[in-house]
Amino acid sequence: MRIAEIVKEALEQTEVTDMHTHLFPGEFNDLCLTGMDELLTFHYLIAETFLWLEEDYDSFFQRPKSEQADLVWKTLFVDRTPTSEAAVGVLTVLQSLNISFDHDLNVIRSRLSQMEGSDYVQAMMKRAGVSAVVMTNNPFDPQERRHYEKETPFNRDQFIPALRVDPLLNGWENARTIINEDGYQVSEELTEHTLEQTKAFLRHWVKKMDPIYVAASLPWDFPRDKNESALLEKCVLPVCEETGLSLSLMIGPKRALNPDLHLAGDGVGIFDLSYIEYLCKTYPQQKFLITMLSREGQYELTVLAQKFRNVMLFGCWWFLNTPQLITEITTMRFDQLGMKFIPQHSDCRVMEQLLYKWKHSREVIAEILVERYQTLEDKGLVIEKDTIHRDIDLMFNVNFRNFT
Ligand code: REL
Ligand code: ZN
Repeated sequence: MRIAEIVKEALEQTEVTDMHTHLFPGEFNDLCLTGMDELLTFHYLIAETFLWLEEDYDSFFQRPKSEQADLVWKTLFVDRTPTSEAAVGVLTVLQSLNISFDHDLNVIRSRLSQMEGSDYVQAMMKRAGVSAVVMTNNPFDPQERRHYEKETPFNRDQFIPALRVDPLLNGWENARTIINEDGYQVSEELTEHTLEQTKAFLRHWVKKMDPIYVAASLPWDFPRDKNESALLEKCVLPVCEETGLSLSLMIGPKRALNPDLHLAGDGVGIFDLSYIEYLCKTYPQQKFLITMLSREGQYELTVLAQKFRNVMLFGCWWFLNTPQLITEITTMRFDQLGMKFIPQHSDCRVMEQLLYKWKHSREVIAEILVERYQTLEDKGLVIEKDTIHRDIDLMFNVNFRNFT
């Protein structure tokens, strides 16, 4: 077998741990998104549809989801040729499910819904080669909280909780209302008592969720004031330390750049990495999983990760999750870090997206790996099949499991 075939086969056979998604188990009912309408109303496609639509934003969002999906379909797939990564992704999903393209969306809808059954979620994960997904669990979200409060049972080996604390860091006014409602007395001012109570709130949720890590996405201009850094350093980090949890930092979004687009309206800014350097240096015992949204600064971030053992870079996040940028960033990481990084996460919101996000990523990463192994063979190193399997398992499972 040639290297290219072995790599392809190993990538196909290795079930991955998808270490950051927005997926939920079927037991979480409405939160578990599946089907054609959810796929088409993924916020990447909504943003793209609006590039052509003249309809005003509000009237679009007031439409029922199926009508929104009809419009996306007509705009991007019928009246035009779908070329963006997100649009091609929908076609990859259909192809993976052996559903042929049809201009009539209803034909596709019914073919897809015929497949949905009780073990649909498992089937999608199996087909995508994903053994487990890490969720995003927000204790400030009423719908999500309910499942933890009533202890909805689910398979924790397959759906791994992660405690998301963005609302705490980026919106104290709203966060403190919920913390208060949960019975912890916090005031507007971050007094010692308030910080203690906030930590107690976090401990409570760590206990309830049993997360694999704590996560926060830090906007491009974080920290905007002393309160934001105090909440991170005096509440979140101490609780991570006590509980031995790593902190995942997803840095760089410019939230609500165009608020009319709702969830689709976030943009990207350039994060000042000196704050991350400071965190890594000041808290050497704390493990940080880090991904950054801007293309700018990826090189500096990679060098930073080479200097600190407490950092694990992961994924090509959101707008960076395209073949061109995955190639660029992953190649750079191999050059600087060897195999000490987590090449990809999917960020899926809809179950079937696993099929395209992982297929596309595997294809790009295969090319990079084949080139690497070939260079090594040219230098006289014999690359065994087992080595390739070991390396792929390391990057797509072991690096994450060991680090957390
Ligand atoms: O976890 C996040 O903050 C982001 O990944 C999301 O906010 C974003 O909307 C997501 O869909 C990107 O892929
Ligand atoms: Zn995400």
